[in-house]
Amino acid sequence: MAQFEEVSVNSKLHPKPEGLIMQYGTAGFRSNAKHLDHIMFRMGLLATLRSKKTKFTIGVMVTASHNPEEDNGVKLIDPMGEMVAVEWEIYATQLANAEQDSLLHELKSIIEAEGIDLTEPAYVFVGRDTRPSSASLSQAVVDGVCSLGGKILDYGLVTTPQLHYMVCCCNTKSCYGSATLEGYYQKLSQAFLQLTHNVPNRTDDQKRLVVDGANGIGALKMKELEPFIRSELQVLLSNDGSQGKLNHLCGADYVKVQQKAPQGVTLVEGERCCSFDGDADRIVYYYTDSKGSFHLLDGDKIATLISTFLKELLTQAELNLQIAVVQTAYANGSSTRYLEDIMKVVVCCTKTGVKHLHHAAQKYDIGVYFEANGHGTVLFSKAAHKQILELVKDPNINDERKHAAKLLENTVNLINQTVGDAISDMMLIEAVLAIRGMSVQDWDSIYTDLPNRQLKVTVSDRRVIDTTDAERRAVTPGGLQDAIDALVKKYKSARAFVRPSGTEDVVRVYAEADSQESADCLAHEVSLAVHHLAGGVGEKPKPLH
Ligand code: 16G
Ligand code: ZN
Repeated sequence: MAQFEEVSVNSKLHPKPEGLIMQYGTAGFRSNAKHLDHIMFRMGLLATLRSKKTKFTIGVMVTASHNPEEDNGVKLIDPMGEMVAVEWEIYATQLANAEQDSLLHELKSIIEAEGIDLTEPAYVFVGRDTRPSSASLSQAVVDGVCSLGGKILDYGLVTTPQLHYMVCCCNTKSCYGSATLEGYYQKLSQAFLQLTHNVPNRTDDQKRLVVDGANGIGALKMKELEPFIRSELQVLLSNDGSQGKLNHLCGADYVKVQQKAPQGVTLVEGERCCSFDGDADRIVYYYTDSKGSFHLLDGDKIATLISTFLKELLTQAELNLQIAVVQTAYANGSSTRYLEDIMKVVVCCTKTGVKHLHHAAQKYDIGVYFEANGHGTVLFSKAAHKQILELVKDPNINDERKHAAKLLENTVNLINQTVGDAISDMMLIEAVLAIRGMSVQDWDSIYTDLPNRQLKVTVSDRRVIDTTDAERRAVTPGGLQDAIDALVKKYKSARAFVRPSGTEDVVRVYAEADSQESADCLAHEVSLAVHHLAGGVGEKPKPLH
């Protein structure tokens, strides 16, 4: 067929370095940008097949999120804006690793296995972040799509969640919104303004927010959004990309890991600040108190704020909808305890990685999911959304119920339900703080985080560690879990787990306890156990103190 001919010719312009093996990991392919040209071309091919198979538009985002500027990566987006189905992650890996002369064979085997009709049309949306390598890499995706006769809409510079949003809008025939940047800003900002503009007594201080754009795409997009929301929020943008390097000493990952303010942000006592990551799908907040201590409000605090707000609205609206919070093993024990014991909210724990949380959240009327690292959103089931809309229109209800229903309706419109979205999350958090008249300190004091520590251990093969119970217990190697259990027993309010990273060649260790010293000691002792029992490489982990 002529199409295969074209693939064959064009693939030679995007040759695979011989012997290079890569894996479609938790967040797609990621590595140094110079190894990715052939991967991009091939993901263009795969997205085209996925579109022909599903008869929907598929998205391809070129980004490496919080990784250094020299890296890049690519992720596929399924029709409703969710991460690509797991079975197709396997195809992605097969296609990426096929040597040049077996590419067509690999492609044909996917077509056959999926029963794809090549005469079907295909549509692919492409987006990219601000990395210097992203423009040429996204062109390689375009080449792949065109080689198989697919049609492209290249959105150019967009955040990851914006591209997810566009894909969902397109495939719902604009029910979710219009698939343009203008449409995105309009929908979100209108919801934000409706939530905030009637809130009494908001001072200028409360309307002000410092935003660290990580010198990336989030900064660019904040500048575009700003005129839409200016009347209710004054954004002070730093790390806007005009000088600094992407993710370097700034951004959500830096702030979360280092537990300190990013370069370029001078903390003023009590002033709210937030940081986006390099593709604006994560957000964390922070401030400094009167003693100059740094306080981080991570994904767990965000989930608590939002779920508490929603639960109150459901009570006021007298709507009987089940709300659940989905977390991972990294969620601070204090947050889980607060949600379960005080808020009486269902809490469920999944494996790390957005797709697992997203999937679990879909099981509830309202599923709030956040990873501690700041990635998260809220999902409303179709039935829940319908009930909310009906209540808003119901002429027979009192003002309090109507008001609560209206707030719920605007919340649904404000949150990007396709994936965690720093811009959308930021506006929802700002709206909730305004409506509830809370300062950032009030929010922070909902519960106190247990001190915790994360470490990494290098082992010869991290796959020797197999976990269960949402990664909270190690099944292999033998004896490791028993060793962890014995160590945890030595400390108060302690918890620890280990898991192989999905993005780096290391084993991650997490520990929490009633004091920082105990958390540090426990993390170190668990690291030693991993090093000893799971094939540690190099020197033994050293104590932190
Ligand atoms: C990826 C995941 C993120 C997860 C992180 C864990 C997506 C889109 N991103 O960045 O959710 O927290 O990996 O990394 O799923 P790790 O496996 O190296 O700890
Ligand atoms: Zn990201």
